[in-house]
Amino acid sequence: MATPQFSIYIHSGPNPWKVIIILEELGLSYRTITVDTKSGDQKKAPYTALNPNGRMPTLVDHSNNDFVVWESGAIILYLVEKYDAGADSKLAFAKFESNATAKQWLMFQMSGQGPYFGQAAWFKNFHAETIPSAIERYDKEIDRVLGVLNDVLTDKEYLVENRVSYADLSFVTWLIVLDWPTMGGGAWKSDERFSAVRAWYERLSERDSVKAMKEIKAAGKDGVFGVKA
Ligand SMILES: N[C@@H](CCC(=O)N[C@@H](CS)C(=O)NCC(=O)O)C(=O)O
Repeated sequence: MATPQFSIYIHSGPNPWKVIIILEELGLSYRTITVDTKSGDQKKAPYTALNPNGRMPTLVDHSNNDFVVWESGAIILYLVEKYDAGADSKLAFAKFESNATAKQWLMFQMSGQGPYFGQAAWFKNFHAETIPSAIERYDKEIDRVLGVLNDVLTDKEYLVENRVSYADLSFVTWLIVLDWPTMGGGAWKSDERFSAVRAWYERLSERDSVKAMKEIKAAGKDGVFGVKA
């Protein structure tokens, strides 16, 4: 079998799976490598030589001298700027300003959606004590982030130039986290305040890339994907 172009170090949390969606969209070949967090392998060598932050995902590009990049947003930008550039870009844009707006939304995902949804998940599922004020704070932030998206999506189908981009796709895996019973069991989808977000999420969920990501995650084992026969 041909060697995949990338290795991606993953974990069951939502951030690595954002990158899998982008790899699938671009038809790139990759090997998944699950890092054993129960043994704490993400916090020690050899993994920390790749990613000193000790978290996942980390991408290694074997076709570019094993270039390493970590932080899911930076990985997404690396992939689209290096392998999806130019006038016929699938997930980015020819126009400079459109790319600036796409980056703005990716930064909002990385600094707004990811951390706030993540802290809500932490305080509801993993924190040693129950701290209602912390839970309330992050629940309100989830509603606020959904509200920002809803306002913008009320009169259009996608965030930038009204066609799908990496900016839209970067939000999907953290929206899936809201399906967890402790995270509301998907109740946001029947909340009228967020109806435009729901329609957008359903549109994105219909994409082959998102379906493939869910299948690979559900299979629960590492593999090589996207290698052409
Ligand atoms: N901002 C980082 C966050 C990475 C992150 O928190 N990853 C989680 C999985 S979703 C992780 O590695 N958790 C294990 C740990 O923190 O030890 C990114 O988007 O890549």
